[in-house]
Amino acid sequence: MWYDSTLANLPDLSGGAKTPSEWEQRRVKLLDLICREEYGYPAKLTLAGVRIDAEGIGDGFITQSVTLDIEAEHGCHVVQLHIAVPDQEGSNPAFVYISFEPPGEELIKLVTGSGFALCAFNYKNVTSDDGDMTTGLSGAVYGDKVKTPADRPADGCGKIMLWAQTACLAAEWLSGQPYVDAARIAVIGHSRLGKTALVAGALSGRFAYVISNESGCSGDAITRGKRGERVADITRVFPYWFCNNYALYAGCEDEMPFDQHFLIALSAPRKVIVGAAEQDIWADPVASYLGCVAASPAWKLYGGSGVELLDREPVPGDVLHGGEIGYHLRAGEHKLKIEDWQHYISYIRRHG
Ligand code: GTR
Repeated sequence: MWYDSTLANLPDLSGGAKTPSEWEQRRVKLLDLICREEYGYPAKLTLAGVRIDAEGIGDGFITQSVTLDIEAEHGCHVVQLHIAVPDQEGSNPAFVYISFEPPGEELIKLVTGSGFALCAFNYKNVTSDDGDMTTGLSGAVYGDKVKTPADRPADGCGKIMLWAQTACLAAEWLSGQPYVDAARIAVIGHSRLGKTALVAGALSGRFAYVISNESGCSGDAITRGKRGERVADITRVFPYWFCNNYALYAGCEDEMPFDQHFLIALSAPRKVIVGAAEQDIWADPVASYLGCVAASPAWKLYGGSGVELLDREPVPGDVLHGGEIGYHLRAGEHKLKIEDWQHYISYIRRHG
């Protein structure tokens, strides 16, 4: 097949595991490796309190504004959740949406009108998207001694990890709400926040669906042979997204003891859905598909198949939603569009 040579150069995923229980042991090692070398180890966080601050009524949905008090070693940090729920009795599947901006009316109507709850938080409300480690949740985690990314221990968490851990805490609380079907909670993010969604899926079994929209480099895309952004680019511009160890692989990606299929596979046997865009060469839609292919053996250990296989590179219009890993490639630019949301909603409906 056209992808065989790429797959042949990747670090071995299964490590000889042949059964789900052998994979579970392997999985612990892979999670540890990915934390130590790429995103940093999770911070010690607890949910110290939750308050419902405000409730409202929209066109066919109910809104809630909820505050999470997150306690870390050096302090407490408050994160705001923006929730919209269909205005009807009963529990709904839900999206935890790690977002750049508050969801607009069109998105809220699409999600709630499709019978889903939406729980969004703004990632910058957790911690700033820059090298300042002293404020927000980062400040509460690291205290006074860490001011810049370089001040952290080599495997100390980066900001992707903090955003991901916040998504996990939000899901934990959400799963106890009567309007949420706890067995059908998805996590979704775009680009840097798609990387974050994959890390959240790796950390918490709470997520039945892990949705990575155009996450590319250090997300769903296989690094070896990837076009566009490389480890050297991303660690130069965004060192604070990762732990300091990751930058050691800049320019020598072939020596990494892992690749991004490990991250995707950490969500097995739950569902992973990847979205890609044709013009998004920086992320590399083909490398994202290769990530799905290379992660698929983890699902095979559970009797599944992973992603549907193509005998050619993916092309715009491909929607591969038959397997436990979904993938679509659409025409157009790097963005989380309503069209992408429609794909994710239809995948979840199809797979129940
Ligand atoms: C880019 C970055 C990508 C991607 C993107 C985004 O500048 O190089 O890895 O994460 O930002 O988050 O929009």
